[in-house]
Amino acid sequence: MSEHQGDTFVHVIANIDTETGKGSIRYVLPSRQRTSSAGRAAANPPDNQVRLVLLDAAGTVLGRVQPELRFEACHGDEKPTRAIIQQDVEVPAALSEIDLEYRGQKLDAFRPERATSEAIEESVTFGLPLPGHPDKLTLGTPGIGQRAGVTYLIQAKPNNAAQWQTLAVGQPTPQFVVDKNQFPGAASLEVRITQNTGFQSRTLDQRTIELATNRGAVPEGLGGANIGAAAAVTHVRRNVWELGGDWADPILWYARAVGALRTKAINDRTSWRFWAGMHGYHQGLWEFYGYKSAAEPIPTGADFDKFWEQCQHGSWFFLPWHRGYLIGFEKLIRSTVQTLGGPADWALPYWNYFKANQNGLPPAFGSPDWPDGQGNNPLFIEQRWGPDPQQPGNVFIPLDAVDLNAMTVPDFTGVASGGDPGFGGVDTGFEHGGDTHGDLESQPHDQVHGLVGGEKLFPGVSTRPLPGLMSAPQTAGLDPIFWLHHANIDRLWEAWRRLDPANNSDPQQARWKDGPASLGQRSFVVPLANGTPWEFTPGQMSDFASLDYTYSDFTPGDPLVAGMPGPARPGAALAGGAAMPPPRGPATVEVVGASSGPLPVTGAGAQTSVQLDATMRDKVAANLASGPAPGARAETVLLNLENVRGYSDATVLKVYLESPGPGGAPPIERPVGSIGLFGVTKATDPNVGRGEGLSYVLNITKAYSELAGSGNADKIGVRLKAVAPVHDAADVKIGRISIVRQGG
Ligand SMILES: [Cu+2]
Repeated sequence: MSEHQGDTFVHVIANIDTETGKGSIRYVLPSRQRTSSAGRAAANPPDNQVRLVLLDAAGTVLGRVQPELRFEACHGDEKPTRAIIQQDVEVPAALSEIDLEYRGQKLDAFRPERATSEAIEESVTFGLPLPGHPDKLTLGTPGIGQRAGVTYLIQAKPNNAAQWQTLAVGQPTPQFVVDKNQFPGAASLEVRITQNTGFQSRTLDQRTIELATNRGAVPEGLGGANIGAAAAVTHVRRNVWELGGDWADPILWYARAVGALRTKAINDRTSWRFWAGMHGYHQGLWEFYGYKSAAEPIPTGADFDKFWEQCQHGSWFFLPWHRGYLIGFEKLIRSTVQTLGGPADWALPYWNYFKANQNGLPPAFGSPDWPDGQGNNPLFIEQRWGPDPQQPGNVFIPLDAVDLNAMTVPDFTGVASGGDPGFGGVDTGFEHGGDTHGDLESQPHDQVHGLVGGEKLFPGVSTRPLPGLMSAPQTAGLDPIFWLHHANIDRLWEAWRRLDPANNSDPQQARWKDGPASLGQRSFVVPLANGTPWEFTPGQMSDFASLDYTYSDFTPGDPLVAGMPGPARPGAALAGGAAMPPPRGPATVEVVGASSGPLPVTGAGAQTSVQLDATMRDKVAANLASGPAPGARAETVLLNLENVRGYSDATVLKVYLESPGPGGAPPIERPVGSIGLFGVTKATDPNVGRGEGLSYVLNITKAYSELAGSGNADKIGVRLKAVAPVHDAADVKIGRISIVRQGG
């Protein structure tokens, strides 16, 4: 079943760094029509000096195209240099080569492969339902090796749409799990796998899949110990801003269920407050804010020890523990919704603050009233003060305080010794409050907690500001928006895996997969809707296709909002094309310089400088200039903010590197990210935590190389700018600031 299509366009996907002049062509995909969306040209300078050069077999130039560049801008005042190219080119008849050219220099050439092997068709696995999961189909052609000039696409077209959507692209063939629930309103789905040999595409296989017959065929069980056995129906978690209204049905039913669960006793395993206590508990704050009376009993010893104070932070278990916690919570809400007469397919919405115009708190959460004007809306929380103390209750995420840089980190597990802590965190046992957070936990997870919750002074009650519910781990689970924030973090975990499936993978060690229970420590366990315990392991949580839910969209964020090149379609693996596959191997971590003493942070922020060791500085400069040896790790420069102590979990500090301006001019400043102090109070108090505070690691390679990379700077300035003023009484202090290098 092969056919040749008369394609008239090719879609070229490439990347380029206009500073280093490095770039490569990732994919060339044929198409019959233009596929690029309009409106990206705004970020494009009039002449970027980048060209796609079309050549015939004799090397004669047939034409030159100036492609649109989509820069990976992360901050407004930083000039971005890395760009992704997704350009449609009309194909001249004699086309046989496409070159990527910059300032007249040829950076890369693409020549299509002509010959294709007929044996490929036999290895297509197509539409095999996963055992026990009739809503999911595995697609791909395992066993096909990589060949230059050959790319495979998995595409789908629901019967209610006119265009093919690209689900995955790869060399060799991508493996992809199609979730039938990803196509709302469609009765059937065309799915095809095409082989693209340069300017020609060939359909290897194409089938029609009926969607309606399988949907909801198997009722969901609740009692099974294994989530796989209970998970036959896939529930789709959707964007809360795109449900069709401020009080769309899923939000209204969520509010009703929250209201019902709030009335239950704290020590009832299916109550709202029992679930918040599983994350963390603070008697003083719970009672002061009215979530518990002094006389109310908390769970008895056995239930407390088994279920409460379980949240994993500063650990490689952060993501899988919260995933299991969310699964159990979603089941409880769904079951409650059904009891109240609502739909059986309720799923937890997610809040993606990285989408344009969606960084505000969803309106249903910010109104004290139900949609009919009656008060007592359970989604509204008084102790949710937001990022601006001048406007308490105005809740939004300032986009200059958050980013999606974690999505570009290839290693799930990092190191706690000052190097990159990894996308998912550092290797620990059961860890209810580790001092080094993983990259996704550090950003945006921690910031969003503090920016939403904020803090407030209660004179006469406490000399220190008190955190909003979301600002502290011991109260966060009481706020209904917590669960939508964590659904987004959970979505970003799976989005990260899909961005670059060949490289971005979860840990394979048994002590991660089997969890702390396998080390003789506490199990990860939550109650099901009927109150029976459900134990889960990180390994089960890592098997996303076997879970009972999915997301409507795996795009991390809008490119211009979040500074990330997003995939063209939900589930498409294009964005991973922006970076070269990362080299793996042991990394050396060495200190390049450190500040002399602790740095107090008050009011608008703080400033200090880091003296650079001359030998290390020269080594970094040489490594940055030469680039990595083949297969070696690239030189990475990291800023460590060590042993940050204090009593203000809501504080978010934007971090900048500075170098003196020439001839007394104002300093040159480069933003390098931000830190959120979520959990710092507990980490500071040796009676409840370790007393060592929290430590943060920011990748500053680019800013450092601009300010000190030539090797002639003695020191480099570090400036912290607080999103909201830091109160003196909060006693926020950074133990030491150091700059380290990580490389081969
Ligand atoms: Cu959290």
